[in-house]
Amino acid sequence: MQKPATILDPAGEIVEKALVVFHPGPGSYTGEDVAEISCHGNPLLVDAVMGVIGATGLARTADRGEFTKRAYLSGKMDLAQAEAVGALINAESTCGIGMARSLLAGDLSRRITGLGDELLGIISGVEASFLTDDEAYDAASLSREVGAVIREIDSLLAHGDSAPKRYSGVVTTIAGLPNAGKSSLFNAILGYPRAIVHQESGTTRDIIREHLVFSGVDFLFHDTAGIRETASGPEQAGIQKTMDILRQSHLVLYVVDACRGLTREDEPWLNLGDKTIVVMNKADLLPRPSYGLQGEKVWASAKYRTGIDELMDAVADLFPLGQPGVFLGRHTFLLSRAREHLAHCLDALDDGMTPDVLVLDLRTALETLREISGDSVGRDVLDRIFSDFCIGK
Ligand SMILES: Nc1nc2c(ncn2[C@@H]2O[C@H](COP(=O)(O)OP(=O)(O)O)[C@@H](O)[C@H]2O)c(=O)[nH]1
Ligand SMILES: [Mg+2]
Repeated sequence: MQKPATILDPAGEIVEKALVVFHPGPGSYTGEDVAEISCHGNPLLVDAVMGVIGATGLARTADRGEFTKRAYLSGKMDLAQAEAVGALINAESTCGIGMARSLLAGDLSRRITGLGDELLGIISGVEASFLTDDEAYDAASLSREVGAVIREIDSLLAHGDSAPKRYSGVVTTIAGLPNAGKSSLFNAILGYPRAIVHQESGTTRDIIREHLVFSGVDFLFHDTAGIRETASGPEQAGIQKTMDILRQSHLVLYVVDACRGLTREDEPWLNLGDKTIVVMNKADLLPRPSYGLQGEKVWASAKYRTGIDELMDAVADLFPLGQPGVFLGRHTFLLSRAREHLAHCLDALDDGMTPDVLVLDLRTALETLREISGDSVGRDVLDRIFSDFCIGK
């Protein structure tokens, strides 16, 4: 059992009794010798302990992300894994935590290293042909090999659009004209009466937000005020909030009273989010009710909870769980750039360019890929990445 250490100030007064653990390098997080002090959480005590340490003149406070940056610089992890630490800390969804963990475990790094090795093999083959003269490269097999690397990159980028949303949670907004049944649908999806439902128009004014994990993906559902152009006062303020959240939405469930059908009044509000599903609600009131996906629309009754499972299946289809996918912008950007250089190499091959020209594209593609794991990145890039971290990580 570890005994608490007594921390004294320069005058010999007791400042705090704390648990101090020594992590010797190179086995520690940063690879260097590290001492970890666990004291009571009162910020005044923490300041006092920090004051004693600072007074020695031997220490300073760490910069944002400095521990992880040092771990990266001493080769304990590559840059993509270091970014995963930040992604893990900032994840707000269960799915996001899983994605960050996979990145931290090196799943992406391994695939990138594999791609780099393949490219290096291709480059050496082409270089050998113009260095030794006796070994001409085979254009058909070069094109096949480069094509295979491009396909592998495409598979990594396949979920490039939905992966960042799965990481942060899919912002989903229920919108529509007053009284269409938005709050009823919100409650039916959540499975309990969260929002007030009333036959009077203009009942919902503030946005109500609830988190729901469905089919392994986190959705952030928002119930909103009904939209109409003639509103005034608090109702108008509610509509403004609706407009703001609509524009940030990854998915909009646009609710329509099926008895009225889609009218010209609805048109300006459709397609404001990235994706829209039109929900024809109150289908129970139709002379011949039918439910589920028909064409582009889902028919449902929020009041009697029919057609809701079919609606949620349609929602899940738009954001498949799939592979973890590349979810950080820097990785998507670098993969796309590497792909461009490889596509350019294939064009140059078709145009009968000489091997030295082809090698230029291949090398640039390789260097671009290596930036993901942090080989050959500049100080500015490192500073930008670690400045997103909090102090102490
Ligand atoms: N018959 C029927 N009535 C519904 C349905 N959904 C909502 N309503 C009724 O429509 C009225 C308005 O519902 P509400 O959810 O408050 O609509 P909102 O203004 O769009 O949020 C209420 O009286 C609800 O009971 C439905 O699927 N069928
Ligand atoms: Mg409502």
